[in-house]
This record gives sequence, structure tokens and C-alpha cells, in this order.
Amino acid sequence: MSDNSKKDGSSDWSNKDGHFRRQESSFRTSIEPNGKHAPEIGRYHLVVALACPWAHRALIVRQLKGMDKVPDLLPVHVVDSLLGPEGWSFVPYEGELKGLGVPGTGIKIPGHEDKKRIRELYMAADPKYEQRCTVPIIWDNKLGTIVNNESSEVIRNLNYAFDEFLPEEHKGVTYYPEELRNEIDAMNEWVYPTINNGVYKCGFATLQDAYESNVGPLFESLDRVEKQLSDGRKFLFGGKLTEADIRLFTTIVRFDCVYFTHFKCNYRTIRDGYPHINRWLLGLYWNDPAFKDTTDFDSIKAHYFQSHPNINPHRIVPQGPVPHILPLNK
Ligand SMILES: N[C@@H](CCC(=O)N[C@@H](CS)C(=O)NCC(=O)O)C(=O)O
Repeated sequence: MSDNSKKDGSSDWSNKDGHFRRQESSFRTSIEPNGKHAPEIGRYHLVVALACPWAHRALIVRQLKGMDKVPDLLPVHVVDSLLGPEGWSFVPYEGELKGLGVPGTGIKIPGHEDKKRIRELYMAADPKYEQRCTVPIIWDNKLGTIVNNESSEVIRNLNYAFDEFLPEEHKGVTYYPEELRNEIDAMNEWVYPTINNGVYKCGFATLQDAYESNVGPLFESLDRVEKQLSDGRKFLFGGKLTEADIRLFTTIVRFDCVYFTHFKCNYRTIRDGYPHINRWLLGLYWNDPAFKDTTDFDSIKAHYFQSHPNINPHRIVPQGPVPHILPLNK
């Protein structure tokens, strides 16, 4: 178990120095022709929480690549929005936590319908697993194991993993194109630590210093993104949608609703403080169903505000902002 992990789901994830440190993901293989996990219909499953920005990346790429249109290619299983004492759950929590959360779809993976928690899937994959049991996961139901639980790798793999089964227009489409790889990698280098994970480092800090050392860099990075988008471009690298947009979107779409208040990322909101980021956000959300259909504000808010009692002890879910996201031509 990593030093910032607690099995009770209480989100007291910080180290003694007050800093939150995210654990390294453990399952790091991919779906490859002729590999251990060969592409096949009816074999793989995607397990997600709708609230989770990392899982959200995978849901977006799955839909962008048209996998949602091919029956049994990569069905999605959604957990309850509440992250409770035993981790993510396929069934609503009982007892003290009863009635909270937004129910998921449960689990319908053949042979695993009896499983109540994500933890049981991790245990089936590796009985010695001792880390936190995170989403997203790609589950291989032929080998009974997890292919990968690291979203940055899952989304790269989905670019090509199932191309042979996809409609013509989706074959060969990649969100990590050869010619932009250096720029995408360079951007991920600062966006991940200061924005994607940066909001968590602010929110889960348990000492004033730890919070302060992360909130400044978060807003410096948002300023940098704002500048990058200030020439009116549609996507981060111009006219082409890439994984950099997808990775940033899942954090930004949660920002005004959750991170601004719950994680104390409150120098300014996106809608009022970052006109270019807001324009980019609304463009993705309203113009492409892969972004809108996969964003569930009720689950997002229910999860964050109800799952971290040490941040929000009464678990009250705020009603705003109104609206959760602005209309396209405000
Ligand atoms: N590096 C992982 C991080 C995934 C992650 O931390 N997911 C969180 C939800 S946002 C989780 O499942 N947490 C469960 C827990 O901590 O018990 C990835 O990008 O896939």
C-alpha cells in the first residue's frame, strides 16, 4: 500500500507534509494484435465512475472512436457516484450512507454479476493487490484480469486497439498523431501535475503551506492555457482535436461546479476569468456529443461533495453554479 493510501475511502490521502500524492497505476498492458490481450469482440469491458475525470477521458475516446456503435465491443459499467469506505461500489451503499449518491448502471460483466465493489475485480485480477482500487479499468473477461488502469495509457491504446471492428470513418483516427507527439507530450508534462492533478493537490492538502504551494501553479498554468487559446483557435493545437484537449476538458468541465469551491481553487472561475478557455470548453461540450453525452453534472457533484467528509462533513451538495455550463453563444 502506498504511503498516501487508506483503505477506508475517507480521502485522508495526504502525507505527513500535508501534500497529496497520487499512487502509480499497477496494470500497464495494452490490447494488441497477437499480444496477450488480442483485439476481440465480447471480451473487454470498461469500468468507470461518471464523476471521475480520469475515467471520463476513456469514455470520450470510446465515443469519439465510434466504439459505442459496435455491440459488445467495449461495454461500459458504471459505479455508484459515492466513493465509500470500501471504495467504488456497483451497488448503492447501505447504512449511514444509504440514499446518497447517484446510482450507476451496476456491473453486468458475464460471470461477475455478483460483484459489489471494484475491489473484487482487482482481487480477481491479483489477490495480492494492496493499492487503491481506481477507475478507469479495462477488464479482459477472457483472462479474468485488468489490462490497464492508467487512463493516459488506456486512451492511447483505444486510438488503434479495435480499429479492425470499427466503421470505416473511425479506422486510423488517432488523437495522438505522429506530427504532434512532441508538442502533446510537452503539454502533458505541465498540465498533468499543475492542472489535472493540481486541483487534487489543492483540495486534498491538509496543511496551509501544501495548499498554497499548489494553488499558485494551478492558476499560472490556466493563464498559460488561456494564452495558448487566445488567437481564437478551436483546439489546443489549432484545427485538430488531440488527447491534450481531451485530458484538459475533463478537468475544466468540473472546475466551476466542483474544484472552485470544494477544492478551494478559487482565484477565479473559468466562466468569468478565462474567456478563451471557456470558449474552447463550450465548443467541445456543445458541438461534439462525445463530450456532452459523457459529462454527467449530477454524478460529478454528488460524488465530490458527498465522498469527502473531511472536506465537506455534512455532505451538502451545492445547487450552483446556475447553469452548470453556459450556453454556447453567451
Ligand atoms: N492515474 C490514474 C488515476 C485514477 C484515479 O485516481 N481514479 C480515482 C477516481 S477520480 C479513483 O478511482 N479513486 C478510488 C480510490 O481512491 O479509492 C488514472 O489516470 O487512471
